[in-house]
Amino acid sequence: TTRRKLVVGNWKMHGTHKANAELFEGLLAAGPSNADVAVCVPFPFLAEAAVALAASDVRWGAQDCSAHEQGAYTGEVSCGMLHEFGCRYVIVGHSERRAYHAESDQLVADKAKAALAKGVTPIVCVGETLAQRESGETEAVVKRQLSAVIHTLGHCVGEMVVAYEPVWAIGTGKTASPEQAQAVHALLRAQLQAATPHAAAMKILYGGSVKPDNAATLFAQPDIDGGLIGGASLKAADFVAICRAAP
Ligand code: G2H
Repeated sequence: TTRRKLVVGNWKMHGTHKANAELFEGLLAAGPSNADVAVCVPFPFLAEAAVALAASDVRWGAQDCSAHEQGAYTGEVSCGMLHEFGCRYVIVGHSERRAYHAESDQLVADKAKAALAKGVTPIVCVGETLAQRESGETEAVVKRQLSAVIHTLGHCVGEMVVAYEPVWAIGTGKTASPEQAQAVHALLRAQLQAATPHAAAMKILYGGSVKPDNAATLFAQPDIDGGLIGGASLKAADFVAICRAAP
């Protein structure tokens, strides 16, 4: 199976109208790459992303969503709203959400399900902390995180995107080696294979300090199907270079 690479920018809590306009312009000027490309922006910028990117191949999405359809949930944003703003993707279960907002495996799974119900593709993040890696728990941790999603999505499992983001590599400048990342991606693929006939076609992205100079070797690994890019997605030249690293 050849899986087309997917490169997704995660702007996190960055952006201004001015900076966004420059970034969008840089992406649009870059022309096509071999990867599918998307940017996940803060909620208030979805409308301008939709306007700026509508005529291009670049997709857009959000960084979180509610698990609820609608109702008295002050401050939350539903997947139906994301769909209305043209979101193709929503990141769920990023380690920053798990850590700072106490998101459980089950809540993350419920958010993924809510997204699929509205036709928005969830990018479900999993990953171990440094302490967990050092005590040999990496496999158990990512299995537990993925298994909640597999059970909750049922026959829709094949429609999600998975992102492996080792917490110790996020924004730290420490990237997992291509071999370390590939080893975990292969475990995740095997777990998906046991759950769905579509596992071979599913995308598993790597995230954590992906840069123009390490993207190509990461993307060359057999089970790494692209990247979730934080810091380096805020500079058009860097993000474009990462997209171009897709074979
Ligand atoms: C991991 C990644 C994007 P960065 O969080 O989700 O961020 O590339 O800055 O490590």
